[in-house]
Amino acid sequence: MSPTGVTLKSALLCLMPVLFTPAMAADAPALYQQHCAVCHNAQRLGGMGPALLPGNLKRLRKKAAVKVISDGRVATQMPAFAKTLSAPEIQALAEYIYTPASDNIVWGLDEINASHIQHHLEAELSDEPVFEVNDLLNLFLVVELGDHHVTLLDGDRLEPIHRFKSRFALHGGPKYSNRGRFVYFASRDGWISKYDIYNLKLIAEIRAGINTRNLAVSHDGRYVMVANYLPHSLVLLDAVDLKPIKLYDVRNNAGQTSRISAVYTAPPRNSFIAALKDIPEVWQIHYGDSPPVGFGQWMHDYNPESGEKAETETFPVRRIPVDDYLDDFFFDQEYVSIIGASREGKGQVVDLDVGRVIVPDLALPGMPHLGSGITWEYQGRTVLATPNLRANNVSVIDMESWETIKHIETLGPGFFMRSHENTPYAWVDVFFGPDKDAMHVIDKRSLEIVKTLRPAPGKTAAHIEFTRDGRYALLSIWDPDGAVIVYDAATLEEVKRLPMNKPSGKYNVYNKITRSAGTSH
Ligand code: DHE
Repeated sequence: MSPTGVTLKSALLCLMPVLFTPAMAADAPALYQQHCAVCHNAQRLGGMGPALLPGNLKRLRKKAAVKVISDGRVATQMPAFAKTLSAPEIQALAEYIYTPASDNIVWGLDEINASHIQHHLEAELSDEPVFEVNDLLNLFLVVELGDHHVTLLDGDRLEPIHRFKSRFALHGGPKYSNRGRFVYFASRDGWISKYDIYNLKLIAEIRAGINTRNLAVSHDGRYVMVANYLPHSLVLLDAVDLKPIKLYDVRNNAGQTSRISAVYTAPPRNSFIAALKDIPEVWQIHYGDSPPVGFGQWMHDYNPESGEKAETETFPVRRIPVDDYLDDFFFDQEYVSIIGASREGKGQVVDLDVGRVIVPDLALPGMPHLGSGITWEYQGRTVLATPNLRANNVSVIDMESWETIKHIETLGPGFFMRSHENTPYAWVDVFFGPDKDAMHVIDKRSLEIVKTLRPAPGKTAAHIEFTRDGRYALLSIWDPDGAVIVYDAATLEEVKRLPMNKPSGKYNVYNKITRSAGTSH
């Protein structure tokens, strides 16, 4: 078996005859190439959309797949095909994606190593920026999805400094090194890029997976961890040159493998925390130099074929059982609890000190986008607020009693929520539905919407990021003919517009590296 556990299974499945059904009378492979390949990859390995292979569709029944192809998928870029394709064609496509891939998919350490590109050596580049700004910590990166570029913005002058090409379909927040000179990007098809902001140069790139979820950078700046959907692996990279250090073939004791929902860094724990999508477990991977507390209970390096412990005990894993799969999660500011939810909307709180679920039934019915969760102080207690992808509201939860204090009604489901320590307001978009051009501003003191902005009627207004001091809020107009709009965060008046090509996320260096309570981590 390959280190990723994919090869043998794919090879065996390839030998099995594919059952012929009436729906397959439609030329499913041709339909696939015509309608699906652009987002899901010609070999179904995933790109902008996820991989469409049997191993990746374990949690999606065929009936549900037909519905997704017909109606589209909430909270994703997946369009509805009911008006473009006939019912038998949709059925044929649904059958087709459950057939094994014709190619053997192997993406182990050999393939990862072979993909490595060293563009520049960090040690040969200057530690001084090649541009002039007042405050290097008030820089922003803006991901422009329209033509796969990234813009570097000066957060003081609120003007672009530089624009560079990215890999196809970046997704998730880019992560800065601890002092903000370097940034790491992940693309949906597995490319990890390290960029030197001071020198405006790419340092290195590597393809860590075929279909990647996201990446995390250790708080000491030494390691990068990549979470994959395909293969079912976590890949630890050296943060200096992106060379792989270790590959985790993610599986439970019974040998069942799992996609990774997401990985984040928990600085006080010297650990990466990863949620698994097909196994009800959370993994904590220790990267500190001294052994973690309670080291004896940790799973050491092991041989995936025999299950035996290997000799080395670097980067050990602690496996924490949870009540249900976690599709998304979020930390409290102290990194004691993780608040997770499944796509079905079941919320759980996991205590990382004791290593178990302490609240099994958190009320999060609207499919929260917990990656966007933020916290603030409200009437002497800390609250967590998250938009919901399936409900027209923002949930506000007391983080001591874990009770919902309020559902703030919105004009539609929201994707991203943001605030800053220096502003009384939290901003949340209305990403879906007829009011996708609206942006709500919530007063954190009253939990009421105090203003609804519509900066570009008819165009999606989404994702906010603040300047380092919280004085300005930057909003994306999510359109090829789009813009980043700068608002005065106190008066809520527009200050200026910077034209951009479908800008999605914006990331302020200071807010990210200080892990502001108002932003995603
Ligand atoms: Fe994202 C962040 C998951 C669809 C744009 N999204 C994240 C993160 C996760 C996630 C786990 C946190 C990663 C990190 O920062 O390290 N996203 C998911 C999904 O499960 C979902 C719903 C389905 C999917 O296709 O994977 C999904 N996301 C989308 C989109 O369709 C968006 C709008 C467009 C796109 O780029 O594909 C989108 N996601 C984003 C952005 C962030 C993000 C801009 C970073 C937000 C931030 O401020 O940190």
